[in-house]
Amino acid sequence: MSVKTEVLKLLETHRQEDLSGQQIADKLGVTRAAVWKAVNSLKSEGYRIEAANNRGYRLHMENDVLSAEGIYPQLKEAYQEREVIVYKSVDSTNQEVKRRALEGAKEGLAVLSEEQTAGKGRRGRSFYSPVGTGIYMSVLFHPSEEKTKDVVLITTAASVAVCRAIRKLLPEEPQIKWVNDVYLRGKKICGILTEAVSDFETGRIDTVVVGIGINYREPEGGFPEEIRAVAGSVCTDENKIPRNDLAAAVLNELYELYDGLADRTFLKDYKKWSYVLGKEIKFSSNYTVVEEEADQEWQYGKAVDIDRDGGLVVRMENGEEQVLRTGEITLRVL
Ligand code: BT5
Repeated sequence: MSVKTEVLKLLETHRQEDLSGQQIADKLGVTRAAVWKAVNSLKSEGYRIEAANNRGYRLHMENDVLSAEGIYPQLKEAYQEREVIVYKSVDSTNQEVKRRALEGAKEGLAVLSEEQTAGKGRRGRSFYSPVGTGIYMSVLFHPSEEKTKDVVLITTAASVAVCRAIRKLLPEEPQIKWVNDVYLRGKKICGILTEAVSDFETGRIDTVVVGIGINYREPEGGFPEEIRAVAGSVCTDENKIPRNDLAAAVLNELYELYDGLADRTFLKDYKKWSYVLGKEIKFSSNYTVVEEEADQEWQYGKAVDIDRDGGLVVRMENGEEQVLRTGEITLRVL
């Protein structure tokens, strides 16, 4: 680990304290000059480090640079061995995790980025991922043979993980719009894209990438025109925490939910926080973005339940029930 990384880790784990140059140097077994150089280098990368005379250095409470050093100390002990990588910019964190999976990356790998230049949604749609205002992260899982049958629940579990993390850290009550969107104050603050890769020989799913995109704060100048009506963000001026804290909380929740996927107890929270259950809805499995909303082939019904595999049970106008399963379905609450 470089001196810079070590210094950042120390500052992250001592957020409320001042650490003198000498204290840091002693802890790391390096010279004060090396500490000074590392601090300057971190500052030039955007870290807000306060350096008061005679008191030493501390990370400003509003420091908000995503970093592995800021996330690691907050991961539960059981997950400390997992690899966390943070990029300044990447095409798509899902793509990066898939590339690393091909090179043999281990279960639990999390890739985050300050920005995505080609953030993906479902069915070729894009996910707006500007620099510095969101948390774009993807996590790698290698389901065991036994787990394969439950893996269909991973997107459902991921949306519960995001809601639990936000509810723990902030006085906010996000809701889940089946199947993969998290809503707050009536706007979409998070989208989830799960991609699975199966082994060609066995046909078994051996790699799953869960991509989570959270709008943390509103981008300067607001969201682009095309998504202004739907997109919202987690933070308000009163509610601010470093993004590393939320990223770590989401990871802890997601890892834990994945471990216990088979017991399905999280479906209780999923139902409780559903934005859709009990409401009249319309849905389309042939939705095309190019056509007008009114010209889509909509079907109408009422969302009445979530089944044990995360499917949405809809009572149709003729009284029959239909279960919507695939993430390919576009749904509107009426
Ligand atoms: C999603 O797709 O919402 C899944 C988004 C997953 C993004 C994460 S970020 C980390 C990882 N790496 C990736 O490349 N992707 C994942 P979908 O349900 O298809 O919604 C896409 C639609 O949401 C777009 O067509 C827009 O209408 C809208 N949208 C785009 N960007 C948005 C944003 N930042 N916030 C809210 N809505 C957005």
